Amino acid sequence: MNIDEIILYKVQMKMKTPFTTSFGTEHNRFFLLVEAKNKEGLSGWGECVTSERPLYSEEFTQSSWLMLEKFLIPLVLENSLDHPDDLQEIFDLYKLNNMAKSALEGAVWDLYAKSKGISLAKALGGNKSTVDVGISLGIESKSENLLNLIAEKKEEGYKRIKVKIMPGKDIEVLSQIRNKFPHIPLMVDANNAYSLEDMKTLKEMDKFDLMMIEQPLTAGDLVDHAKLQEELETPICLDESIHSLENARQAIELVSCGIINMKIGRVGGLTNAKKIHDLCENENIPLWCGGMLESGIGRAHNIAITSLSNFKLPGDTASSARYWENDIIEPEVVAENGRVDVPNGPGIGFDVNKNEIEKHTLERKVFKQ
Ligand code: OSB
Ligand code: MG
Repeated sequence: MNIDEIILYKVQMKMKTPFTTSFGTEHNRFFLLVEAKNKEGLSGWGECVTSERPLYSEEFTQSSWLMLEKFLIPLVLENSLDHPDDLQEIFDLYKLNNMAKSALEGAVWDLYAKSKGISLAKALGGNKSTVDVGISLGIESKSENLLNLIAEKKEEGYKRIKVKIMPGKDIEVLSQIRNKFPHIPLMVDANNAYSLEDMKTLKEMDKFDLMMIEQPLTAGDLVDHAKLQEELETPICLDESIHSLENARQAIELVSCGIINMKIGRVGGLTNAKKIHDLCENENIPLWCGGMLESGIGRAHNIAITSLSNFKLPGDTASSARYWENDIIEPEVVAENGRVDVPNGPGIGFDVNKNEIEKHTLERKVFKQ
């Protein structure tokens, strides 16, 4: 494949409503877009899902900008590629920085699919025409607000509700939710907020008939998650703990979880996501695709990977309107009855609205072959 030019965009988009997790509140998305162009004038797009501060992982938007500018983009322009899968080997020179790698790799995957005239979903081996989606709801200071939001999202047809929890915002909130909504498909996400010392609270969660408990303990701690899983009936789902195929294999071997949340950025891109997908399919570990408050470009990549067969549970890829007044893709992502269509058009299958991107762009840098 030929890659003639790469453009990096630093973008800020205001969220309609703030989103609170156990590690903090986001009011704005401050992130990067990558555009990879070929000689024929086709453009592939990728999104770097970092946020302003390194709260979710060690990466943050400015660190990814540097990583891409100084190391990753020059590497791609220096090397010739036959296929986007070749990138991982080239990227291996530099440690971690998975979200930065994934943003660039995503742009190259989109360009590759467009140059072949096929959808990104098809290029990845996906075979679904629609994918199931749920919605992720942040921590609310008043549980009445959360109960109202759940009622609204249930009405909109989302196939499962995920609520963020943290110590002190858990058992009581869950009791209120289950009193009002005894049967909704419900799960929780703790974003590392507990330790094995909270065993009593965590065990108490078994009584709420949760689909899963996402990332209760520290990010890297597969051993303690295995100890916890032994005590719980509810499956543990790992998010922050899984950065690589090796992490996934070890988590499965240790029985640290029963489910994995796949985030393309967290695992370093689509090629790694596919490998983890295939491993999990063989090992009977169902997947779903997590969200990182993405713009439409990131959402489009999530939809494409979710079209693979082992994405058996509803993902976080809700409608664009969940966070954005105006998304940067056309048409916007729309979830109807908890389903999103997988586009058939070439590449990500959505048009990128450059005028809209322009409005939010703080800085832009062009890299030529
Ligand atoms: O842990 O899944 C998470 C958002 C930012 C950082 C981490 C997480 C999340 C979400 C949001 O849960 C999901 C979404 O994009 O709607
Ligand atoms: Mg999570």
